[in-house]
Amino acid sequence: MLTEFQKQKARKSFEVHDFNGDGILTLADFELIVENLAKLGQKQRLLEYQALKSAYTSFWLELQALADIDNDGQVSLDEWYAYYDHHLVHLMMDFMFDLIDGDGDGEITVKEYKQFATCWNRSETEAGETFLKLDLNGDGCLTKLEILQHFDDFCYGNDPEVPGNWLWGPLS
Ligand SMILES: [Ca+2]
Ligand SMILES: [Ca+2]
Ligand SMILES: [Ca+2]
Ligand SMILES: [Ca+2]
Repeated sequence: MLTEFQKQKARKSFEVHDFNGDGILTLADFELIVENLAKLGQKQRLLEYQALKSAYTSFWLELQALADIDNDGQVSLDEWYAYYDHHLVHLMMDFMFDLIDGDGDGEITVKEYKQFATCWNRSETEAGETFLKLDLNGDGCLTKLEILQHFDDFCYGNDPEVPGNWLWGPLS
């Protein structure tokens, strides 16, 4: 069972993925995110547009296989809560990290983070502030280990003060 605070955070990450804001997760949300990433020139980078698209599509298919309990092609908020477990979290973590790390060197710089965040309708200023919180050792980049810590704190922590609560931007 998720606590109220965990639920609040789970809802936040749901809303981040519900790109068109219709209250459910479908393939359409992931297609919109891909379009946004492509517009910002990410398609010239490590992942070509088609590869990006197929990465998002397979992420969606895995998510759907895990969470779409009634098999209607949509993941509702209740389904999201029900399947908010380690498997889902690590699936997201791996997927997100590789996408944000545009040059594939295993570290996320503030530039990479900002570029990614703005694709998700977040402001550059907020992304900059969030990055500073997430960069635990202050060396100017986020490693997979740091991100994993934040993912765990975000999903399972009950401490309102840990930086990981900022994983998807400010909780509101
Ligand atoms: Ca949606
Ligand atoms: Ca469903
Ligand atoms: Ca990088
Ligand atoms: Ca760091």
